[in-house]
Amino acid sequence: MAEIEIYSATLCPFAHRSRLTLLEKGVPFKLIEIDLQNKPANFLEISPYGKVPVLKHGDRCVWESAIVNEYLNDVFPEPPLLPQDPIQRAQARIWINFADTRLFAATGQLLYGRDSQPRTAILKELTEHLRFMEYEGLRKISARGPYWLGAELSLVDLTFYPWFEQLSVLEQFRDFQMPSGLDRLQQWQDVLAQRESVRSIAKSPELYLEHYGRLAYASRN
Ligand SMILES: N[C@@H](CCC(=O)N[C@@H](CS)C(=O)NCC(=O)O)C(=O)O
Repeated sequence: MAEIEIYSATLCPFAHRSRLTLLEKGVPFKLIEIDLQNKPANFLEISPYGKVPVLKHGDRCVWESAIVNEYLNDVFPEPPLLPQDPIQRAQARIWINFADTRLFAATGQLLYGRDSQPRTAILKELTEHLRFMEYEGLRKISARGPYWLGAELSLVDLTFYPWFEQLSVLEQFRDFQMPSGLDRLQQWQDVLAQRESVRSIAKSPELYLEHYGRLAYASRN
C-alpha cells in the first residue's frame, strides 16, 4: 500500500476531521505537523492553497478536508463512513456542506472577521445554526442517535466534532454562549468525546485558549 501522510497543524479543526477519519479507518499514516506561522518553503508544492489538511497518498495530494475525507472513504471502504442509500448519502453531504458553509464559516467570521458585520449579528447567526442542528438535525434524523445519522458513526460526526472541542475559544474571546436546551447536541458531543479516535488527538480547552491568546485573536475584542 502506498504510504499515507497527513499534513496537519496541532489545533486545526479541519485537519482534525481528516486525522479522525484516518484513525476511524485504522489506516497507518505519518503525521506531519506544519507551523502555519512559519510554513516550510516548499509547502505550496504540497498544498496549493497553503492550508492544512493535505493528504499525500503515494505521490498524489488531496486537500480540502471534506474532499480528503470522501477520498479516504472511497479508497479505504471499511468501515463505511457514508450511508449506501443515495438519499441518505445526499443528506449526509448536505450536513457536511452545512458545517462548512454555515457553522465553520460563521465561526471564521467571528474569529477573524474585520468588522464587516457587527459581532452581535454573527453571534445570533451562530446560535441559529446550532439550534438548526439540534432541531432539524439530531432530533429529526436520529431521535435515538447516538450518532448524527443514527446508529453508525459517519463523516458528518467527524466533520462537526472538532468545532465543539474549541468552544472555549469562542466563549472566552468572543462572548459566545452555547444556547440552552440543546440536549441532543450535548448527548451527541458526549458520545463522540468518548471515542478512541477523538480521545487520542483531543486537546484541552486551556491549550486552545493559550494558543489563540498567543496568536492575538484575543486582541481583536
Ligand atoms: N476549507 C478548508 C479549510 C482549511 C483551513 O482553513 N486550514 C487553516 C488552518 S485551521 C490553514 O491551513 N490556514 C493557513 C493559511 O490560511 O495560511 C478545509 O476544509 O480543509
